[in-house]
Amino acid sequence: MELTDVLYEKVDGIAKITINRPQVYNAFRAKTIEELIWTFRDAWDDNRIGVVTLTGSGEKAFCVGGDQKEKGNEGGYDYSGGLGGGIGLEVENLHQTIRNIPKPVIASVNGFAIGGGHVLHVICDLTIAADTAKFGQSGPKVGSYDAGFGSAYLARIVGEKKAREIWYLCEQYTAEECKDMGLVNKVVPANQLAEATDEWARKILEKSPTALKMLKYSFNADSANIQGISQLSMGSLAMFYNTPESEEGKNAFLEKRSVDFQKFRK
Ligand code: S0N
Repeated sequence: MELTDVLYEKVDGIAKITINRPQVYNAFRAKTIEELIWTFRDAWDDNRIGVVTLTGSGEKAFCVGGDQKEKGNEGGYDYSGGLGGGIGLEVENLHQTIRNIPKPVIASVNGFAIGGGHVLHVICDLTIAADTAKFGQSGPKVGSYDAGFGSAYLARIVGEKKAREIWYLCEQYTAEECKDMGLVNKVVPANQLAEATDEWARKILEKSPTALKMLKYSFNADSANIQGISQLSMGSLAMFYNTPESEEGKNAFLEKRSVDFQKFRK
């Protein structure tokens, strides 16, 4: 596959995946998601690879979710790609791929991890963050949500109350705050992030691959029911995107104005 949105390299048993759309803070479009799925599957298939790392290009952002500038470009309100009948992005497929690849995945969070970008790091096995990174959900501000892994699995990690706060208030949290919540494993100075990520990857590579695979499957089994919730979530999101309420959220962001959801309370 010709990669335009993602950088991909394999170095000494580590598959390194980088979302490469820094001009939009590494927001993803349909093609980005397709490339991410492809690279994760390539790493899955390659027996020389024992661990995968995921990061974003540049110093500003890890990933800030769906590209609002691409949303609705072809007439509908969705992202105009992916499999038919969905939201136009194969996000659910990507989430499953990250969960099911039988190798640990480390999110190396170099900046903003917001919205669907935040969900990506939540789903990764481990998260190492730069001390400058910022985390949060923004769906209710822009007329969107991830009511699957993005909320139900998040609640398993940080607890119900905190997960509800994160989604209902859409605040941003520092890397240290996320470490205190159990949402980030390690915080390092920004200029040491790449090396700290490689160091953990090398430590993982020393371990039994079969033991790691079975541990990952075991951790996954306990939250496997969220897959069903995720399908319901994405199915309902596809319908929600086709409403003026969702459209108002997207337009307010793009027009850099305050959002007006009041009229939808009638
Ligand atoms: C990241 C934020 C907080 C950075 O703020 P800051 O520093 O003030 O910079 P900005 O000037 O706002 O941004 C810099 C440039 O980057 C562009 N940009 C930023 N985010 C996006 C984006 N998502 N899509 C397209 N472009 C983006 C800005 O436009 C700006 O460029 P210029 O100057 O040329 O206009 C701040 O930017 C922010 O809050 N961004 C929006 C984040 C967001 O709302 N993401 C989508 C959130 N969606 C959800 O949460 C839905 C749930 C979900 O997880 C999901 C599930 C399934 C499928 C899709 C999604 C999904 O993510 O949509």
